Amino acid sequence: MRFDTLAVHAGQPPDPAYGAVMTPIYQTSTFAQKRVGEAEYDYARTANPTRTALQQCVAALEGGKHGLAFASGMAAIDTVLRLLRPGDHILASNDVYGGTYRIFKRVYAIYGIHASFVEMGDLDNVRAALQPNTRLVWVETPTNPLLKIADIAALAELVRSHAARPWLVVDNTFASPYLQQPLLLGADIVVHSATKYLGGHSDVVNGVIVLNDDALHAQLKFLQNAVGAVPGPFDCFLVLRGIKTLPLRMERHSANAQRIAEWLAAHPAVSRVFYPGLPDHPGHATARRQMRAFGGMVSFVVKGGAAVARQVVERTRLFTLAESLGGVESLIEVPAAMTHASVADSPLAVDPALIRLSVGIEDVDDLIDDLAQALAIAPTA
Ligand code: P1T
Repeated sequence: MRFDTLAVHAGQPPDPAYGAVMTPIYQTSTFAQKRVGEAEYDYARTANPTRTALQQCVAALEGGKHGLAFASGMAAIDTVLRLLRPGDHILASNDVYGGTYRIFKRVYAIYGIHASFVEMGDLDNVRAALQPNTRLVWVETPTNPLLKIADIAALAELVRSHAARPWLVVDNTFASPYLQQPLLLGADIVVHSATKYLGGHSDVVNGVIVLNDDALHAQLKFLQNAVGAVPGPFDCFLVLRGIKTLPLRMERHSANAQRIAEWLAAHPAVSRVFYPGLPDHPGHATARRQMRAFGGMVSFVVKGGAAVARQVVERTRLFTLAESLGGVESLIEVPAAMTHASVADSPLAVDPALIRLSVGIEDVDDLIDDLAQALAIAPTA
């Protein structure tokens, strides 16, 4: 089946009990066993039918074999990191979500698992930065918040030919599987903050891992149950419901963001715009090859610095000043002070004059009007 059909149906046949068309919310912690140990489901941390539906659905959308759902994107990321041992090395994109940087540096470093950061758009750089003990190559593309692009197929080839044979992990949160399917390009593991585009309505926190390898899946499934950062059935239901419209939403997010990026690029108060759909973006050609469209995230730098950026984000009326992204409603934020506060004073520190937009599915002319009035106070030189 094709993507748009999978988004509506994958993992969700009518419920076997009563034929419910929408997957029921199995709000139960435990399941009756016919005889000792004889039951399809036994305990809801281990498995729950609503969660199974979500896991199968996202796996199908990513063109992968196995899906595992978690209580948040960070819980999904944490579970992948638990595959590592003291002494292992992570090579990560030099622009990542602040929480990803924080879990590397402030949670796993204590256990002797160290991360270094590299420009993933430059393959020679990546090759030179790989170490004999590199277990994970951790890639965001597009990255959060600078929308840098990495060539997934080229990175997959690189890790496969390297003696250490690290796993290539792609955080596909910004693209969503509608725009980009990293496993089909050779990645080993995909992670998502399903809080974002998969859920799509800013009403749930959730995370997903997708992969093909059976043995690795068994390890991650063991960790999912052993550690227990699982999502509740209602949260899984909300993500499933959101996913049904993922293709429609991503088309609109992308079209709106393209218009806004072009408008910002011509605005006299804006010094730089980061959007892979702009022809002068350094990753534009790669993005065009590996993505169906360029997504709903746009970042830009205002002339006048941090104080002006803060004023602008507090002046919008339609764009809500908030962290997170990927919902139907437009959001605006200053990463340096908000989502990326944890990279302050590090080599990954973000320009305090950078503003990040999560462009929603509203009428784009209303969004542009709102940005225009907010930017009216910004200096043009
Ligand atoms: O928030 P959570 O569902 O735990 O997901 C963490 C996460 C993982 N990966 C990426 C690329 C992310 O952007 C996030 C969360 N990001 C935000 C909350 C944000 O506003 O950028």
